Amino acid sequence: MTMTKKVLILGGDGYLGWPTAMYLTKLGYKVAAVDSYFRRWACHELNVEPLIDVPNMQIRAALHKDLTQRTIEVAVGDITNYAFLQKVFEGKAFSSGWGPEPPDAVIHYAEQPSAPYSMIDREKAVFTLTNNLVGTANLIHAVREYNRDCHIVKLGTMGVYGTPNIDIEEGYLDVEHKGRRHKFLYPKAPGSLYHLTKAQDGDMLYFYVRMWDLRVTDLNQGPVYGIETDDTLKDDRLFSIFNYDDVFGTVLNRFLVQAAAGFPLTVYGKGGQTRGYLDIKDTLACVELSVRHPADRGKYRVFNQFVELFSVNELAEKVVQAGRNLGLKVEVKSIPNPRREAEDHYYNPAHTGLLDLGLQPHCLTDEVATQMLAHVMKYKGRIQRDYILPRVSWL
Ligand code: USQ
Repeated sequence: MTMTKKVLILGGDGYLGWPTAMYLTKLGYKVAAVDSYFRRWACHELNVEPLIDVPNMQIRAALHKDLTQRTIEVAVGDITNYAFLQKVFEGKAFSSGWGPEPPDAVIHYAEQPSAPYSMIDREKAVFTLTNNLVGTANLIHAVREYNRDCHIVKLGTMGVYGTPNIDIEEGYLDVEHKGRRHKFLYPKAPGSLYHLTKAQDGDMLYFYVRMWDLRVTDLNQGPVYGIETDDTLKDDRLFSIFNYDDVFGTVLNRFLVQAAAGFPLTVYGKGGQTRGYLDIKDTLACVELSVRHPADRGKYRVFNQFVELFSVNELAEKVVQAGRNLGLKVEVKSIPNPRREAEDHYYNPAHTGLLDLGLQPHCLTDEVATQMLAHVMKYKGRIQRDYILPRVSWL
């Protein structure tokens, strides 16, 4: 790592984007965060406000600077607007301290990240397609226009693979057919329109890597949990945007809030749905490892980014135990599954790439689950019980 490396974070206001910005400045990177505030206005529109109020990026960047003396450059705008993205790459969207040189790496979180949101109606489906695919296409073109050497680190999802009845490999599959062999991208079978756009943006990146010799890392991440990272400095205003509603909340974060509110944990269907989970702290480490070790030119590199496999029932059991540790009686209730997904299936994905780069995983121990629940309990008075039950059906 060179201490002056410039990293642009698209989606810098989000659950992962903001903590990534703080983390990378601490490691000596020069960081700029860009966001359209999609998540904020979607939460207002759907009336599903996050658990903790966090101020806008400019206020958070100023506060972070006061506490750490480190700068996060900030710009508010939409990367589906290419003229705006050009300003970002030319440095004109930021203060003069950022300079006119294009970034060395871009971390692309600027996609609509919710499966339920993408399944609400036609309008939200088209928004998800446009936002996720046009945004990615613009980014690719900006890299071609300003710095073909720039490393694109795109947040993908384990959900692109679906739940096939064979082992999931890390991005590619060797196929032998009629006596000949070829390496293909691993077959994709996404389970929501959102997940489909992540399969499509991956295909688009793979295409342009072959056309223009770009450097790309696709991080196929599982569901993330956690509130706090080492950089939140115990100031609530620096926390991530933490949702627990049926649209933007991920399952373990939802269960923690449900436990704190005395609401029975909402296991969808049989609860055998198994996914690869990770602590938000590991997301930051994985992204930094990817930036520190860029993909080669002309390489579409794929990592499966998760730490441990759990079924929904196993997660619920962990939260019940965490509740017990804090003297709470947590109930679990299976409710009809609003999604179309396998509830009892084989799941064995490979995930060695990031470990080989040096990832030191955080595991979901009893202590970690209990600490997270204790943290959420502090905001118990803010929990809106009517955000909890699922309202979006896949049918
Ligand atoms: N689930 C429940 N109860 C709930 C919420 C969810 O049983 O109250 C189940 C879901 O049906 C699913 C599993 O838990 O089987 C995971 O659901 P989730 O909402 O935590 O995750 P998902 O919708 O798949 O999406 C999240 C992120 C997305 C990311 C993805 C990784 O929102 O951005 O790409 O996790 S993955 O799941 O590997 O595709």
